[in-house]
Amino acid sequence: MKFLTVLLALLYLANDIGNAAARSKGGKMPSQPIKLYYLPPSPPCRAVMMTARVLGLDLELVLTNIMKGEHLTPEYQKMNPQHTIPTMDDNGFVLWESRAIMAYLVNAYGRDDSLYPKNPRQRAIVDQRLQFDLGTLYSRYSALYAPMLFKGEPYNEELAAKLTEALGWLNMLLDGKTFAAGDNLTIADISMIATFSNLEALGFDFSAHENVAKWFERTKKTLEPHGYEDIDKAGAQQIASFLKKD
Ligand SMILES: N[C@@H](CCC(=O)N[C@@H](CS)C(=O)NCC(=O)O)C(=O)O
Repeated sequence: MKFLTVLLALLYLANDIGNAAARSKGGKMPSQPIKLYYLPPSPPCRAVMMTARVLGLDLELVLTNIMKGEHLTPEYQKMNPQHTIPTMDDNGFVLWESRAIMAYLVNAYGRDDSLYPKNPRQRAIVDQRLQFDLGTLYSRYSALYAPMLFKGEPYNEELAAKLTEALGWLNMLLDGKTFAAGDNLTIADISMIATFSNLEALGFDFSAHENVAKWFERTKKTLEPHGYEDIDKAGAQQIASFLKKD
């Protein structure tokens, strides 16, 4: 009986070691925690934080209050002369621009390439969406809302029309697609959802763009286990509260 108990214990231990090996297989981990200079409401910071959650990476979050000028210190500008958040420091490797950080994290630490495919054509589609987000969608969102949020300026119909035009293009891109670049979630979805969470919190109605509205709900659900509520939605609500104060 005693022999059987010892044998079962040994078998259990061997199985557990096997599981541990399977867990670490392919899942590269940084040698020390990756630092992320951030502020909770910042949309690009939220996108990077959700990407890290999807990858199962723990970040060492360094609160950098740009409202108090904490990004304008000589130390910060030595690290990132452009003094933007998010800025990442992975054991001395410093990078800024959220989309570049997200791509780096997947390339360096992803178990597989599903969030940022290695296949040239698939990657090109993700890159196109990311650049559309950076250069058109988020840029038009900012053109409309940054003056309202930070300068108390009124709603500008012309800028709103430009944003609506970009939403129309995205609606077409999403036709017949589950996610922004095809059948599965990629960093393009994670980057864009931060913009849409802001639009929702700010009360910008995009329900007429049916594909966009459906994609938004689907992407929210997909990111729910990876911080959608506590990172993205909470941050967007904080942004919207700036508007209500003015
Ligand atoms: N395209 C950049 C935008 C970064 C950015 O402008 N971040 C804002 C906060 S949301 C910032 O750092 N503002 C302060 C500054 O530019 O000095 C990215 O995606 O990382």
